[in-house]
Amino acid sequence: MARTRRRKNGSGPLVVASNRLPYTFQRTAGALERRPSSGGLVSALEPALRKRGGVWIGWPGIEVRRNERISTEASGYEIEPVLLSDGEVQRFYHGFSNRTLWPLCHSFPALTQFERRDWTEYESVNERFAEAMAEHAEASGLVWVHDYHLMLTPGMLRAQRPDVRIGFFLHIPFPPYDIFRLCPWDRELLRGLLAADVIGFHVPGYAQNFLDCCERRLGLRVDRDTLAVEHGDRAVKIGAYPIGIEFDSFAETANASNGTANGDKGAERIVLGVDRLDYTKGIPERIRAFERLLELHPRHREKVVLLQLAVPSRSQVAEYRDLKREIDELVGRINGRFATASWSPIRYLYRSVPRARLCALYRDADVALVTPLRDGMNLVAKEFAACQVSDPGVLILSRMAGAAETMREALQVNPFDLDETAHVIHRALTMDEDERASRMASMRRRERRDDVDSWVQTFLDAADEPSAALGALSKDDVERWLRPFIKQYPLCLFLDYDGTLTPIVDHPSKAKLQPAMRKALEACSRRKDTDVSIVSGRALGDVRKLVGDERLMYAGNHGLEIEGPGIHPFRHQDLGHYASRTAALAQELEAVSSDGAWTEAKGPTLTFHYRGVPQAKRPKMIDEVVEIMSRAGYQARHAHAAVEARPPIGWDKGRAVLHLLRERYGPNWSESVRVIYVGDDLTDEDAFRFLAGLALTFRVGSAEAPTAALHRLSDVPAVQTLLEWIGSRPKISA
Ligand code: ADQ
Repeated sequence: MARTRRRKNGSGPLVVASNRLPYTFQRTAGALERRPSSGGLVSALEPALRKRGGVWIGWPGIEVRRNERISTEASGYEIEPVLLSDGEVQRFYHGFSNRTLWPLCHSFPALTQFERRDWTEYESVNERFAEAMAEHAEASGLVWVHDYHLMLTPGMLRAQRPDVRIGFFLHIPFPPYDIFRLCPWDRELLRGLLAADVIGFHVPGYAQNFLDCCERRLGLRVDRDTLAVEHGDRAVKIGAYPIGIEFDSFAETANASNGTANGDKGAERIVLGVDRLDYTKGIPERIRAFERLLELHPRHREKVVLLQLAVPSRSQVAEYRDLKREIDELVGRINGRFATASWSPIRYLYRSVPRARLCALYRDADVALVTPLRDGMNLVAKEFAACQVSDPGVLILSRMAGAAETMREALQVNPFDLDETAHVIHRALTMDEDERASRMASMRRRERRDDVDSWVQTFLDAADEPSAALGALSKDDVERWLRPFIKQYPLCLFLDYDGTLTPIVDHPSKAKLQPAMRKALEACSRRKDTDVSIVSGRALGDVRKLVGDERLMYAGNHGLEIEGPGIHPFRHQDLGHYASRTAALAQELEAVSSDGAWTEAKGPTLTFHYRGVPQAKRPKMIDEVVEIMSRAGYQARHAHAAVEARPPIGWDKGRAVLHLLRERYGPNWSESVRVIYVGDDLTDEDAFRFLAGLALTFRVGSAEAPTAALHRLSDVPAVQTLLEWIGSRPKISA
């Protein structure tokens, strides 16, 4: 089949989605006024959009009234606003984004709030963004989703537009597994992200944290060398793509700005801090470290000033208001303690500063103190380096910032260690010019090369490359999962049939065991230390005939009937009652069995198959079938292109497995045998839930579906590999 060549995204227009647009709207004197947004994401992405054109989808930052229109003009690209109500902003933005994900991802669990109503709003706003993206995405084109506000949109977009390619970039840290799992909805967030084709982080450490979470929370297979996650029949590419800045533009502006920015350079030496006012940026710690400098190295008194700029940020969140108060008090106290008639140690500006002035401040500062407690990357460090166009200053950089991974020539500090930071500030202030120039030149070379254009290009190239591939499941993979679990114990293996041992086919009668799978199964059933049971929704006689191995145990009709060597045959007591009623139900279902739908009566249960029915006709048909089954007193359960009528007697595959285990090994079965269950169907979820903590469980295929199983197997061949390892594993030594 000829494949249509996808258009390269590397140079074309972009469809970008982020919470904030590059402009924030404010209502002044009744009219909407537009201002450039602040923050690292906008600084990084706006130049790329300007250059390439495209659409930027985002929230305008204000509730827009019915009679108001917001200006969507931008130089070279379009703006598509996603309008949010005040209530949505409260719960989605201030709530789940900034009170849950922001502190969680920055490893501040004590500041993290988990509110179900915030989560629900986060889901629905993400859905709104996904709809806007679905509308604007070109066929087979790329949509680039940004940051923690939109972690569910890749999944929602994929559901609406399976044809588009989705890239996701996280601008903040991805925290370690032990932190991320605190979130009650961590698995939903991971699944939402994994619908993307490529997921980018700033540094390799965050990518590894993400892989840990996928492996340990979703049971997915990951490749730590090539950085990929197996997600059903897809492999998702994970990568570290450190963001850069518009280096040349910063350098040029620094060159062009006349005079000294602070007006009195020469009289005082400047230690500069530039941040959004955020508790992750470590501003109080930095101010205290500066106080420590004045205590430990009094020679800097009356000669050095800490100039701290802070852009107001998220003042609706209580922690940010508290932080502002704390900084005000600290600055007041320290200035009170050290100030003389002609000198105050700390100059603190709580506002945004225009680009030209900011560049002049960077250029003229002697030291930049960039000491976040935790930061995804930190652009200020890079902007400072770009602006060192004359007498080079010294960059002091927190080890907790992503930027520290590449900007190794900076003087690195632990921002929690005030004494260390104070000594390093002293070292920076007394560093000779040769050392300053060498350190700065090497940083500037790298930052010029790895600028924001190069970041955009690298990410888009990665999104353009063929999808990641993990290769088939190997016996080594299986051994890693199974050996520590089985240890020296005998094994009892439970296997579903359709979709697990045989691929799903258009008619159940065609689902035959392939010779290689039969061989793998026999290698297991032949072993004295391994019992094998088939647990199927089919009638017992049917599945027993299909497998045809008398050494096995069989549970048919979702476990309503059980037989096999070494156990008493079991038939659920209500079986007869329901078996006598399915014929009438089948007859009733005839009335809706059009377009190739058909009914399979299986004694006490019945399956309505609609695999051949066109998609458009399915929803109405399924509704009718569910209603007929419920009216007849059955439980309607959804299965693969089928609805099953089950007796409502609280018996399912989970209970059947437990019955079989007790029957075969006695009530203390867990002391003598290890249990593995493999299935692909919704009805197997009953067993996964039931066996939680009691067995090792595997869900086959269908990555999009949530599962209670501990691990996933991508397809039927992976099940075969699992059985081959079990069948050939070393025997228990006597
Ligand atoms: P932020 O948390 O917003 O970004 P950062 O990378 O430091 O943090 O960027 C801040 C931006 O705001 C810089 O461009 C800076 O110049 C500007 N700025 C700060 N104070 C200012 C002031 N007083 N006046 C004018 N401008 C000011 C998030 C992540 C970061 C990541 C970026 C980009 O938290 O870790 O580096 O996204 O991915």
